[in-house]
Amino acid sequence: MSRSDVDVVVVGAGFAGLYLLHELREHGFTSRVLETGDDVGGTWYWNRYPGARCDISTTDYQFTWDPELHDEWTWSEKHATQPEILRYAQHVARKHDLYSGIDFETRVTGAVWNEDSKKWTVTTSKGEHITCRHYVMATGCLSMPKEPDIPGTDRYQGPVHVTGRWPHEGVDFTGQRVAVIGTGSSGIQSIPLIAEQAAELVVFQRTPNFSVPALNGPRPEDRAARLKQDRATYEAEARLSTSGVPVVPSTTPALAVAPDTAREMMEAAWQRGELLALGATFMDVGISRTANEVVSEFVRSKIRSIVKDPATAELLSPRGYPFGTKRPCMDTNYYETFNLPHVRLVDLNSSPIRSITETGIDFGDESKEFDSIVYATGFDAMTGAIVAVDIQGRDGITLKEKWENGPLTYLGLTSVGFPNLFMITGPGSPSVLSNMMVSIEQHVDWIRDTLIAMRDGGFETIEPTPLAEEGWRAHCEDCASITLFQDTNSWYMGANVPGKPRVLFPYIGGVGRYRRICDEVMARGHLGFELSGAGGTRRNDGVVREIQPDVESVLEMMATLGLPPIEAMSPVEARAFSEASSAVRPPGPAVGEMVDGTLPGAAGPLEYRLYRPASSGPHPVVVYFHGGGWVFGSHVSDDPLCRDLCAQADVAIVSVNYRHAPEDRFPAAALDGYAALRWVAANAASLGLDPTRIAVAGWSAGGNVAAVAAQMARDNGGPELCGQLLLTPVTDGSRQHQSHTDNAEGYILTKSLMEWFWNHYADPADRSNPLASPLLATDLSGLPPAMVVTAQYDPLRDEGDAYAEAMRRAGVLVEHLRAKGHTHTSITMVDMLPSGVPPRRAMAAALRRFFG
Ligand code: N01
Repeated sequence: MSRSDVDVVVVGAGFAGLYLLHELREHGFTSRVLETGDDVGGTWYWNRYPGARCDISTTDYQFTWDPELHDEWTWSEKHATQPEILRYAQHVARKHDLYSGIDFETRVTGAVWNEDSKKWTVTTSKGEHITCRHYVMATGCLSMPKEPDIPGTDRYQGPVHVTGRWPHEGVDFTGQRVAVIGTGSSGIQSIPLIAEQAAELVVFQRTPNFSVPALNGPRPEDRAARLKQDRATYEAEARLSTSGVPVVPSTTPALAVAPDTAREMMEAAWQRGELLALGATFMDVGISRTANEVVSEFVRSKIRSIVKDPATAELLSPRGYPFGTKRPCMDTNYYETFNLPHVRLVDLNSSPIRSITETGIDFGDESKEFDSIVYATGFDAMTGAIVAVDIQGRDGITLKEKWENGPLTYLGLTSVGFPNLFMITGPGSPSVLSNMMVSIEQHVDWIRDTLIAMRDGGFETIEPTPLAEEGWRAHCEDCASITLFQDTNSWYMGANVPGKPRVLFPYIGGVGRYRRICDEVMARGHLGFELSGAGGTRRNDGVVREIQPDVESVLEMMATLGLPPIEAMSPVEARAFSEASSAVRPPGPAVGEMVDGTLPGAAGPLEYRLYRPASSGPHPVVVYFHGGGWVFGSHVSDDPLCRDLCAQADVAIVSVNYRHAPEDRFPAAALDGYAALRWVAANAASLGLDPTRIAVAGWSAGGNVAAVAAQMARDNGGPELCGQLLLTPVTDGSRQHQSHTDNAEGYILTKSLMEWFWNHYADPADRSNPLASPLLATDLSGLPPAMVVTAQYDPLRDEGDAYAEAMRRAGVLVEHLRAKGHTHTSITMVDMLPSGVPPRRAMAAALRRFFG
């Protein structure tokens, strides 16, 4: 083999580079692995500071691809030390003869794509030019120490140590006055050990971190036993878990348990000494500020119980950002260290560093001399090591230029304009939010399988399409936006490096979901990629995930319940089922008052519920019609949604229980809707409401009733309406629209359930009546302003879209919100699905606009 022309160049000989090298060899690809250091190990080669350990348990932080390793390697502790992990990497490299495939002390300085040869040319610090078909960055996420951004760093004459570049021979701090700057994982692990040697230690803290005790010792028995008993199942669970460690997800909201019980649960998690245990105590720690505060305050109480000086304890207590949104740390005696007489904590917020000096540090109103300074100030994470190499893709654009406003990738693995470039655990993949071993193996497997598929298919190049990349960016953002991460200044958000774009760099949708997505891309013939070779080009354009991640989770959860289809039930059974489901949902926000009453319908009294805002009235009023396919539901069945609209829009809602089918078929619901509207208009003043400002609203079949009521009001002399809010409405009984096929199954409201509803409600001959199908009205002009909300994964999507369009064409002022990634029901799931908040906020804003 020519060493200067290979199939694949891999940068980095950490765990990713090692496994990839093994797989490439196994499958007959020639390769070169280029590594800056003089040994394997990557992050565990560089990070040799005192106390450096992995804070994922050794049951989980190890390779799974070589089953023999499990028997021939015994970890000595629960959390392995850096030297032990490095020895493990060396052992694997020796065992599989990987050293022979690695060029050490060889830094890659540049890589240029050549469009003619369809190859990369990689240049090294040794002046070599290597051509390769594929180029893989296995450079790690936390490998590029951040440039010091503290004034005067170059003035100091004494020894300076950076945690991420620690001397191999170690450092002896005995008898020294030592400064440590930074209290992230590296600082928190090293500070207790530096304190054991130093005569005086000053810790400079800018932001206190949440840290949980490692309680190191033997491997956790329960995990070790499960692993031993059934390794395959254990590893499969890890691969499909949220973080790459098999933790059973909590189903308990933090506020659903009494404070004492919550504390007991958190105490048990604390005592596990596992990084992920505390955050996993409750299901909503990552998405709800109030839930998160329960855990945050628990940690603060622990700090207060450990640190004797209350002022120091308070300074060490994180406030102002949620637990977990900065990487939590694991420590051994970190907080205890601040009880030692020779250890001092300096809060940089009240005493900022003015300058590092020749002999020490000027901070606040002090000047202090130090014998050594330790920088534990972190990394240019996720992208630093990738863009440090001058990578020029097609048209001479560098990755650094392309990523100026934030990294753009497809799956965190590839990027448009950079054919045949792969990143292992790149930005846009779970990476640092996961057990890296699981994520590394998954990426290597995916890249290997892709290279094999390309070879088998006669393809030379692979590149994602702009549509796929943009779709992935949007999906990553959808996932991020339902969490609490985006408001915190963390390195996850690029906030630790001045000038870095502010985005959530890792993918936060979870390891399991991510794996399924990558598998799906592969199974669908590399969806979102263009592959080309001598035999031609295959462009398989598309977006792999548009559904909102929380909506998808609900669908997955429901699929596991094995519920019978509603259309297999009788109407009575369906009503009981619907009521039982409603009984277990969150109630929705508080409103000023809820009053139940009856009003005269078209053929007898109808129940209603009036929701009144807490503010003083008289309020405008929305006559609301519930969902339930005209068959089930009631004036209280959409309670959370009605409360939400009432509270957010500051309007009164009168929710009406119109008559239901099949007992009362078409046009009973329509006639009741209009009768209720007239009654509310006539009685608004006596209800303390504003009779001059009335609108209608409804969801699903209720959206149908609302739309029909608006048409009847137009045609029958009033009342005059300020607006109509139609949420995923039924507008056309023909059910011929494409979305009935596209979304026929799998999104709760199915095509066959819709058929069941129509069969109960209206005879086929009646379905073209505009009172059943408002879309079929010959004239839609003169209707009040409308907001129509349709959902992407709803069988009713296209008929809702069509109604919005038809009204607009008829001159009606229409606001049309196409809710991306939502289903027929998801927007109504108040306090359950964070992704429903923006559309509901838009609906409330529309109501406010209706009423001026
Ligand atoms: O870096 P960090 P790290 N002036 O960025 C402070 C992984 N890891 O090396 O928070 C003053 O977390 C900075 O303050 P602030 C793990 O994923 C894993 O400790 O930006 N202070 C912060 O306190 C971890 O999260 C393991 O306000 C400055 C600290 O320096 C990641 O690596 C072990 C400053 C940096 O903390 C990075 O951890 C170690 C300035 N100019 C690391 N600039 C294990 O698995 C920064 N700081 C065990």
